[in-house]
Amino acid sequence: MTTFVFPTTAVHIEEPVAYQRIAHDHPVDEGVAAVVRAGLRSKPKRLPPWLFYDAAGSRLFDEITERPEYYLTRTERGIFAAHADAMIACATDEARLRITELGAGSADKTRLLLKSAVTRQGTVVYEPLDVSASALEAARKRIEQEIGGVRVAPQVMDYTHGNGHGLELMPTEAGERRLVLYIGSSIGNFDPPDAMRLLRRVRGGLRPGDGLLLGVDLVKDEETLLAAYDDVAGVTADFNLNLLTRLNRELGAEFYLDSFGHRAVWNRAESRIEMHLESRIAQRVRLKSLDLEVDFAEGETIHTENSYKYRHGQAEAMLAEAGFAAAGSWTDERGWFEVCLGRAE
Ligand code: AVI
Repeated sequence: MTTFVFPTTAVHIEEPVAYQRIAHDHPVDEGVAAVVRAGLRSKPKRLPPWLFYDAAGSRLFDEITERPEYYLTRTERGIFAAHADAMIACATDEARLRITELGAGSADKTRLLLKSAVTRQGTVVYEPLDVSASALEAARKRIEQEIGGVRVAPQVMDYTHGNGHGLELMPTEAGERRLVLYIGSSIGNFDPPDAMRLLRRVRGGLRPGDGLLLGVDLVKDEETLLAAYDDVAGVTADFNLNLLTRLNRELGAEFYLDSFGHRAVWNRAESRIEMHLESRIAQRVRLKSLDLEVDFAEGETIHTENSYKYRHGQAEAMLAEAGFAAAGSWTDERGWFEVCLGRAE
């Protein structure tokens, strides 16, 4: 097999030239540089899914959630629409609830829970935690405008990376209980040991009696699962490929997007959907800012994401292992998605 070195100046002039300029104008983010260097040198090649979420990737993810094939968001929203009051009631007795969300607000799903809390107790403090200050500010404006009685107290934090300690949250007041939301199947993007580490970290930041509401996607037929990660309109493909656009822009990389394709795979043994970027040809790609050249064989992939799918009872078992007693569980009519409430013991 001959190696095809993509001719950066001959065929695809405009993009690489623009990327070069931008790459020189902006300092390289060391965190991005380090994971990309390590991931593209490893065998098999892999990149972490957090790289998806630049501004364009975040917009594409929002679009994914509207695709007919991506049942997750709609299904979870339906569960909240039917059971938000019961969830809120189950999360507390007489105490007032303070609601903390990992991530900058899951729009209308979070809104349903906040409304239930306001109905129950008149007002509620809502604390979204996110690495992005701008995402938090947008969430604050949106929520405060839309729902009376909610005071938003955002906290900039990377809750995914810990130092072995519990989450460092604002202290609750006397007579208050905290309910942490980790919804949207976000836990599914962590491999099982990392998922457990994260749940323990959340538990470490809570007091006995506080709660964690966890949304997980459940195993279902392969066709439905695959379609959700390979929609006909190609939005998920664009989302996956946008990662290469990001590397072109931020690291002066010279990925030619047409030479890669989106692949979604159901890995039954690991109970996860995998997303890959597959090289359509044998090629060598330069990443100028990393002073790195990476060879791809035809058909070789970069593994970009895992999305774990759970069986009934599995989320509760994970919660129990992290120190939460099962306090409630809600699902949809088809049994496609599950929201579990764990109470810190
Ligand atoms: C954010 N996360 C829960 C999504 C998922 O379903 O795993 C990310 C995603 N990847 C492709 N489509 C959506």
